[in-house]
Amino acid sequence: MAETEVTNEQKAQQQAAPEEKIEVNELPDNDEAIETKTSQEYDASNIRVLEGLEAVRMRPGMYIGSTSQRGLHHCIYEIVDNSIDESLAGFCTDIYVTINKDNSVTVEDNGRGIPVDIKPGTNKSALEIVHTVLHAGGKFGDGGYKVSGGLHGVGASVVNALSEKYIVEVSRQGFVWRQEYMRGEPVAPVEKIKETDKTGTKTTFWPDPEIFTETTEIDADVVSNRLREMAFLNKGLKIIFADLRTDSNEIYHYVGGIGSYVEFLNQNRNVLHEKPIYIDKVVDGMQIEVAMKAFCHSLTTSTRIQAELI
Ligand code: 0RA
Repeated sequence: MAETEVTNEQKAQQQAAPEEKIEVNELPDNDEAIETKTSQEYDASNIRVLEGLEAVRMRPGMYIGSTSQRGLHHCIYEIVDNSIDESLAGFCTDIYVTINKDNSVTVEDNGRGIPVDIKPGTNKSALEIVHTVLHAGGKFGDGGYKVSGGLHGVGASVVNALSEKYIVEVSRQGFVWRQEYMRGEPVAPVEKIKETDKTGTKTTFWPDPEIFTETTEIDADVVSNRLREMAFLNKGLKIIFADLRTDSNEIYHYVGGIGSYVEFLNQNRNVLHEKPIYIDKVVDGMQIEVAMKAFCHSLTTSTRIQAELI
């Protein structure tokens, strides 16, 4: 009796199966894309985007070096580098980097803001393209940056792909524009949320534990040391670092550039002269910055004089 029931059930399943198959064939192959569709066009290009970002999720190490804590920190540097590029272009003076209580990270700058206009032929905001297309970062603002500390904004889409959630807010053209993503995929098109008279870009991302399987815990000391170095290397730029998990706060701002860095490195050394030798010059359109300071290892072995060159 029971056996007959099972057989009937199986028969019913077999009968239903071909119908089910037809339905599946009619859907795009990437079922994640279906959830975000708002229009035919948005949907179709979104699938292409996911192919690119899926490559990042499949081989994260190729893009950020590793998926260990080092890779996690690398994500922060990628986003910060974009703001540093904006400062190198001469439009940003302050960068706030905050580790939030839940180990998400917020990077905010007072630059021009990532462009939000619709790119002709795509029906998408430049902001969305920067975050969803690999290598799209440097293509905007034609001519781009003459100088760069990073990969011209290439990192935003990679970090987005490796984040379970990512929110970007751009203040530009009198408004705050916002877009949210999950694992690289836009949750909705760019939204105009409120008026503002400021400009800048604010990014918050939650590194994906599916990718960062070792840890999603950020080491504040490692990050803060790196940010301090970035401030030394970018004279005049102010980097404000906060760790809300421990309520700690630091401001890195060095008007002396790498000259200040040499002073910092030598703070506990027996220096042979007070002021570092410092050169900051543009030669054939290339900016050169050199700082040197001699010190000796101990007062008795003054023959072991070393110069530090950065
Ligand atoms: C390209 C063009 C313009 C701004 C940016 C990139 C930009 C990118 C990032 C990434 C983080 N912060 C940023 N700030 C600015 C502006 C072009 C214009 O206004 O003419």
